Amino acid sequence: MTVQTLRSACPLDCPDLCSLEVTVEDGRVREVNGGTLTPITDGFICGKVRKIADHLYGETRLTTPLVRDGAKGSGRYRAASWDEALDLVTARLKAIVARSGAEAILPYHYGGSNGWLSEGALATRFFRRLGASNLDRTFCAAATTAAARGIYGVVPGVALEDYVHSKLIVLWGVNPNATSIHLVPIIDRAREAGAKLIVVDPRRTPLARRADLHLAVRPGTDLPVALALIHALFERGLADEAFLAAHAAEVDELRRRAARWSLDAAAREAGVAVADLERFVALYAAASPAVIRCGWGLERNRNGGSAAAAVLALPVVAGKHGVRGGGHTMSNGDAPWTVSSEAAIGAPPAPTRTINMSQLGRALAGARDPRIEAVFVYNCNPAATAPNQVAVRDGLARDDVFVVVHEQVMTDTARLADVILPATAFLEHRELRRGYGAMRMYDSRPVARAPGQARSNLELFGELLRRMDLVRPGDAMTEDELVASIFAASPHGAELRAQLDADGVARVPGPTDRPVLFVDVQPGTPDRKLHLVPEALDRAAAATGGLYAYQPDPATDAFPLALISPAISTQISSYFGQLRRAEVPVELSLEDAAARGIADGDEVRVWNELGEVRCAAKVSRDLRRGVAVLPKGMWSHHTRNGNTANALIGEDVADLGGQATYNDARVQIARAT
Ligand SMILES: Nc1nc2c(c(=O)[nH]1)N[C@H]1C(S)=C(S)[C@@H](COP(=O)(O)OP(=O)(O)OC[C@H]3O[C@@H](n4cnc5c(=O)[nH]c(N)nc54)[C@H](O)[C@@H]3O)O[C@H]1N2
Ligand SMILES: Nc1nc2c(c(=O)[nH]1)N[C@H]1C(S)=C(S)[C@@H](COP(=O)(O)OP(=O)(O)OC[C@H]3O[C@@H](n4cnc5c(=O)[nH]c(N)nc54)[C@H](O)[C@@H]3O)O[C@H]1N2
Ligand code: SF4
Ligand SMILES: [Mo]
Repeated sequence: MTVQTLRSACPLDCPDLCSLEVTVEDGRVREVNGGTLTPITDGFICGKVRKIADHLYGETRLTTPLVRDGAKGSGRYRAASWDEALDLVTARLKAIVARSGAEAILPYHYGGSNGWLSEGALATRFFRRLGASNLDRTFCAAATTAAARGIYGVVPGVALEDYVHSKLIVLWGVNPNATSIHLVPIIDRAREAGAKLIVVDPRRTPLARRADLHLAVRPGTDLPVALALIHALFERGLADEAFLAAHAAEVDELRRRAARWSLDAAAREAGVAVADLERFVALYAAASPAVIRCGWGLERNRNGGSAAAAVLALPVVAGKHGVRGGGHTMSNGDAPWTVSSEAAIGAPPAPTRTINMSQLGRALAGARDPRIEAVFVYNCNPAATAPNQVAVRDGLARDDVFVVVHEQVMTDTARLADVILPATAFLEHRELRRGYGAMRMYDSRPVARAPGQARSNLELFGELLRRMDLVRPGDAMTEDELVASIFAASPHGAELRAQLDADGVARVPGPTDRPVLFVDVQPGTPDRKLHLVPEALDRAAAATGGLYAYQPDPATDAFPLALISPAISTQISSYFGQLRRAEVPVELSLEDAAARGIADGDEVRVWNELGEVRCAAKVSRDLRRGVAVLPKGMWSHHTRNGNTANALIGEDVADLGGQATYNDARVQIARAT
C-alpha cells in the first residue's frame, strides 16, 4: 500500500482557485486539504472538495460507456466498449454531416471545468474543424464581462487579498459565504481594522446581516440605484472631476443619463429607504480605499448589463482607483495572464451559425435551417442548469435528436442521452488553470487513477479528431504539446512556465502579484481611457433603448413574485447535486406566506406560464416581500415533480451579452391542494 500526499489545485468554477494537498492511497483519493500556494486558501477549503471522494467513488459515478437500450429518457442503458460507443457516435455524426451539413450538430458545454485543457482545447478544435454550429456561452458572466470590458478593457481588478486595506467594502450582488469563502475572513480582518461594509442584495445574506448598510433592493433594480448614486455624486460635487477629466471618456453623457434617476425615484423603484441611499452616498464618497466587489447576481435580469456597467462606473466617477484596496473587482480571469488556449486550438473558428446556449429549448423546438439533429454535451448539465427546463428536456428527449453526453456521474442530462461517455474528474487528469478571483495559475498533474474506463476530454476529443480524419500535420495533440503551445503563444509564457516548474504555482507576470490600476497597470481600452458610455455597449443595447435604459419590473397580478436562484454552499451550480438527497424548499417572505396562508413545510406549487415546481415551503425572515428563492443547480430528485427553478425561467436574455436571465422570473405560489 502506498500513501502519498500530492499537490494539486481546484479548477472548479469558483473564484478562489485553492491550492490543494491530496492524500492518495493506491491511486485513490483519501483526503483533500487546503494548501498554501494560493495565499487566500491558507490551508482551508470548502466542504465540497474536502469530501470529493464521495463524488469520485459514489454509486452514480460513470465508469464505462453506455448505449441507450430502451425508450429515450427511460434510463435503460447497456454497457459498451469505448470502440463500440465511438463507432456509433462517429457513424451518426458522419451521417448527419452528409445529410444535413455539420451545422446540424451543436456542441454544448459550459462551466464543468475551468481549465484550458478540458474546457477549450481539443473539443473546440474538433467542432470547429467539423464545421458544427457555434455555441454562444451565455449562462454566466456574459453581461458583466461585456460591461467590464466596455468600461475598463481587459484589466485586473482589486486582488481579493488587498481587501484588508479597504476602508469601505461594497458587496454588490455577491454572496461570498457560499461562492468565494476565502473572501470572508479577509473582510473580517478589514472590518477589525475599521472598514465599513455595504451589501446590496435582495436577501439578507450572512454578510448582509453583519453589514453597516444592507440595501435589500428588489431584484432587477440595481440600475436605477447605481445611476441615482452616480447622479448624487455629480450633483453634490462629490465626483472626482480632476480624475474624470484626465482618465475618463463620455463623462457628460453618463452625467446626463444618470440624471434621470434621483435618489427618491430610485428608492421607490428598488423598494428601499431613501435615507439608506443617502447613507451609501455619504459612506462611499468619504472612504478611501473603497472597493466594490461586483458579483453575478445582478446581471441575470433584463437590466443586467446596464446594471453592471453602472455599478462598475461608480468607482470611476468617485475616483476610487489608483490606491491599493480601492476600485472594483469583477473577474480577474483574463487580464493579468496574456494566456489563452486559442493558440493550441489551431484554426480560426469556421464561420458557422451561432446558437445562444441560454435559448436551447427554442433552438431544439424551432424549425431551424438546418434543424439541430445532434447535441454533444460536455462540462455541462443543461437539463438542470439551462433556462426553460421543460422545453430543454423535451428537446433533448426527442427521438430525432441524437444526444451524446460526456460526464462523470449520471446527471439529469446524461439520463436523456443516446450515448453516455465516462469522463475523468480533476485530480484524475492534467489541468492548466488560472483563477478568476485569486490571481494564481497552476499546471496540475493527475494525482489519482480514474475508476473504470473514464477518459479525459483531451483523450475523447483527440480520438474523435483522429476517427473523423480531422487531425492536421503539426497539431498539438498531447497534454505536453498543448501546454507548450499555449505558453509559446504568450509573451509571458516562458516566465510562467519557469515559475510553475520552480514553485508549483505562477503569479501574474510583472513586478507585483497584486497589480493596482493606474499604478502598475493602465486601462485595457485602446485609448487607455475609462469609457463611461462605451459606444459598442450602447449599440449592443439598442434594442432595449441603449445603455443605462431601464426596463421596468415585469410582474403582473397573476405572477407578482420575483423568483431568484442564488448559489448554495454544497454545490457548484449542479455539480455534486447527486450527493444531496434532501429536497429543496422554495423560500418566501413572512408577508407573502401569510397572505397565501402558507406555513413552513406546507407543500406548495410555484408556477408561471412556463411551468410548475412542486416542493415544500420555507418561510424566511431573510427575504423581503415580493421575492421568492429556489436555489440554482438543483436536480430533478430535489423537488416533488422533478422540475426546478429553471422550469420557471424564460429564454429572454439580458440587455448585454445574450446573458441568461435566471433572476428575472415572475411566479405565483399557492398551497398545493
Ligand atoms: N458554493 C458555490 N460556489 C460557487 C458557485 C456555486 O454554485 N456554489 N457557483 C460559482 C459560479 S458558476 C458563479 S457564477 C459564482 C456566483 O457567485 P455569486 O454572484 O456570489 O452568486 P449568486 O448566488 O448567483 O448571486 C449572488 C447574490 O446575488 C443576489 N441577487 C439576486 N438577484 C439580484 C439582483 O437583482 N440584484 C442584486 N444586487 N443581487 C441579486 C442573490 O440573492 C445572491 O445572494 O459563484 C461560483 N462559486
Ligand atoms: N436557475 C439558475 N440556473 C443557473 C444559474 C442561476 O443563477 N440560476 N447560474 C448559472 C451559472 S452561473 C452557471 S456557471 C451555469 C453552470 O451550469 P453547467 O455548465 O451545467 O455547470 P455544472 O452544473 O457545474 O455542471 C457541470 C457538469 O460538468 C461535469 N464535468 C466536470 N468536469 C468535467 C470534465 O472534465 N469533463 C466532462 N466531460 N465533464 C465534466 C460535472 O460532472 C457536471 O455535471 O449554471 C447556470 N444555471
Ligand atoms: S470550490 Fe472554491 S473554495 Fe472549494 S476548494 Fe475549489 S476553489 Fe477552494
Ligand atoms: Mo457561473
